[in-house]
Amino acid sequence: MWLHDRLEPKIKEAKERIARIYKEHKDQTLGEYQVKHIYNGLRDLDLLICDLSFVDPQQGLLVRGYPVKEVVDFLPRANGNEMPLVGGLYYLLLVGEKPTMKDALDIEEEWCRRGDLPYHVADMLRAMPKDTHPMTMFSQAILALQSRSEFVRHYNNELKREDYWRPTLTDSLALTAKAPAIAAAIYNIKYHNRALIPPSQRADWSANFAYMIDKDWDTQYKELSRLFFIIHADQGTGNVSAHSGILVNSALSDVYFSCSAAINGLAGPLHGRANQDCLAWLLSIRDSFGGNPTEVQIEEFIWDTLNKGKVIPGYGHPVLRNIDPRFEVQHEFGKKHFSDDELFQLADKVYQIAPRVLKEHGKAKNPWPNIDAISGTLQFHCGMKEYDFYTVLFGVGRLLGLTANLVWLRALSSPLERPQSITTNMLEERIRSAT
Ligand code: NMX
Ligand code: MLT
Repeated sequence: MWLHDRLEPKIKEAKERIARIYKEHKDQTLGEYQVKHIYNGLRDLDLLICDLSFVDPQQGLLVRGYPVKEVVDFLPRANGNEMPLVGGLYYLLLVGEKPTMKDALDIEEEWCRRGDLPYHVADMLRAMPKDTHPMTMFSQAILALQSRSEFVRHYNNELKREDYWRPTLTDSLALTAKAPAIAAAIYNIKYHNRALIPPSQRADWSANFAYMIDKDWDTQYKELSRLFFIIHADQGTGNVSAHSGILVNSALSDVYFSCSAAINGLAGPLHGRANQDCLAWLLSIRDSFGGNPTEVQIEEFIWDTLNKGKVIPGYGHPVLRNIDPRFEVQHEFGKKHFSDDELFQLADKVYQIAPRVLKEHGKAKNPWPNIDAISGTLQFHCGMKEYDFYTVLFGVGRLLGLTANLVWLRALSSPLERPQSITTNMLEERIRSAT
């Protein structure tokens, strides 16, 4: 397949580079860790290598070295669309080169051929209790596709280790191709109990999601979807969803097992579910003050949330120490297209006030908004009112980056991840003998 050919020389080069680094520097000390790291979730330790993207504390997300805003600017656009083709982003992540229009369209075509959802997945989703959270449905739907893993089929037939990445790439393409159809099936079944709309052979990947949820008419929603999926795709591999996925994959569990695990991590309120929580929180501010709260009322509400011991959803970050550029591009989109929307104006006012309050509160290391502070507001404006669905949309995007990372991890024969755990007694003993 053409993508295999495109990747092969790059993989060879990367392997030689790693072999050189390992041979010449394997005993070099890079840093130290302290007791605090054990107790703070391994924060600030550079322990993973990911060449697809990086989160700089000040600049935010860089994809293959390019700031995410630049990426949104330079990726190819089809048919005069405002926002780029997601196929171009997947190409950039996977191949590491700026895509041409043809590259982006070729990926879109690969997806188009594989985009149908097997009947058993929809049947399974329909059989789930009505109050099942959409993220549970998403994780289960991915698992329900696992029987189709090309990696497993080839692995069972004596696939060589150096070739693991090949069927992993096929699985990555197959799962990402179906991601819009999975999300649309969840949406149509859970909220509308209606028949599924098969994917269009003409729409691009993001527009196809809009098509399958019966929003083919909604040009603005298609543009928002393109932007949304691109900026949610990757964020290094230390974040909870990607890290869950790569950990599971390190046991040679296939793309489906790995991605289902990642989606389970993304479902947590400190991670992807913050977009759902943020929208619910904004609506509760609005409703508490009968529609259009003043700045004083908003500040009161923020303090009230903090004083109850809760977090302000959409604010703070484990790595970032600045405004998330993924927030900024969405904020710009909202300002350009619907600056008069009441909820957008509320989210904007919160953005003017919350960082100051969080600084005064004095706990959060980063008082600035993250990607989730505004994404739900844009969805809500475009008619996607079912806000417990928003994290599924985050997950659809995240599968692009995660599965591209999995291809590379298998290409580089990344080992089983297995840190050692020690007991508290052992830790105390080590502290005693070190002092
Ligand atoms: N509101 C109130 N308190 C906060 C916030 C916030 N938005 N952010 C951090 N803190 C608190 C945090 O709970 C911790 O308190 P304690 O010492 O009592 O445990 C303290 O500030 C220090 O936390 P940090 O080191 O600044 O943040 P950490 O790296 O532990 O966590 C988040 C990062 C993102 C989990 C945290 O900022 C948070 O809970 N934010 C709100 C939820 C959210 O928006 N999550 C989405 C992140 C992006 N994503 O999509 O995944
Ligand atoms: C993400 O996109 O994964 C979030 O910003 C959380 C993180 O980077 O840890």
